[in-house]
Amino acid sequence: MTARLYIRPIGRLEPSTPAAALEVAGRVDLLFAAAELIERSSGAVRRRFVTAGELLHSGDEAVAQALQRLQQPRGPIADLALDRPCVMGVVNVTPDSFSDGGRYLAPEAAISHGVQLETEGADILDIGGESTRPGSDPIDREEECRRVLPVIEGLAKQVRVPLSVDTRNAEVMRRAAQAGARIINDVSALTHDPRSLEIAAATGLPVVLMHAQGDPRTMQHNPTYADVVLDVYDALESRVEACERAGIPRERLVVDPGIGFGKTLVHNLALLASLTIFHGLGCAVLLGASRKSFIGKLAMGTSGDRLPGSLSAALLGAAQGVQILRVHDVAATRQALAVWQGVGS
Ligand code: 9MG
Repeated sequence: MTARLYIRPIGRLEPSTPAAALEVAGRVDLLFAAAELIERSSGAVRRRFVTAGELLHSGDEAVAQALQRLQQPRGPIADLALDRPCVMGVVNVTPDSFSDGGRYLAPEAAISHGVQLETEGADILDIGGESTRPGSDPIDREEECRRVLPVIEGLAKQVRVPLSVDTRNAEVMRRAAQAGARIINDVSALTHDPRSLEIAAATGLPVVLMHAQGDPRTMQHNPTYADVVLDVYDALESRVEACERAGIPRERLVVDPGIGFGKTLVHNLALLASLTIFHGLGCAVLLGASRKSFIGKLAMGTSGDRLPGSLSAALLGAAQGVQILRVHDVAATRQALAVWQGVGS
């Protein structure tokens, strides 16, 4: 069996540092001084640290190919340039989502929430009608359509930013695309519904492929990995390849490690610390950490709505080149990013 190769950029440099630097995803503001070079073969993992210069001039064909994917610029998604972190605002149209369940179940309330998030600076609005929090049961497709379609139709008329539909169901994807959705966000990476690959390809829309181990009802029972970062990477790569075979090109895909979906606290932290590795898949990267339970577990004894922890996670993502941050608190995230970007530029 041939060894699999992974490159995890580390040691972020300031822009225009006069040293050999690893540029990630075509971003001149995203330079790294070194990388962890990881090889995995039949369960054995070999890790070594190399400087950017050593990596760029290694003379190894496999390394050169991996670097090509890591470094090439990402094209726009739904006309959105990915040369800075974009903010995807969450519009839940569910009675039971973990953080704002029931508040926006009426279409008018969800639409005005979406309009408000655009005013606060959202670049994308993500509309979902099925709760995917741990322990939740799937809902009927017609009910899901009843929840999300009027909201997508209403928002498509009222906002300029692209809408994404958060669904695992092919029929919902198809009808949402007709109603005006311009991105598909599937927490099952197009595996839940046997028709998803075909329908998503037929819509021609970009797709967010999120990693989950198991389904929402049971995923937190005993999540297990040999190496969480490499296993999630491999699983996403195999979904990217399945999409390519089905006619969805890599340029139209966004990958997401799926924080909290079939992961323990230790798994979530390992992923958050290693986000740069996912640029090696040659796609834009999305991070959804907003208000998730790992924040409450880390900050036990603190009170509040997990906003400070969510902002901290968003900045961790931005510093690792994540192109899309999925958040509930758009205005606060925008402010945090403005400070971060102000210092970095
Ligand atoms: C719908 N949804 C809830 N959490 C999510 C996450 O982390 N990523 C994506 N893509 N979607 C999510």
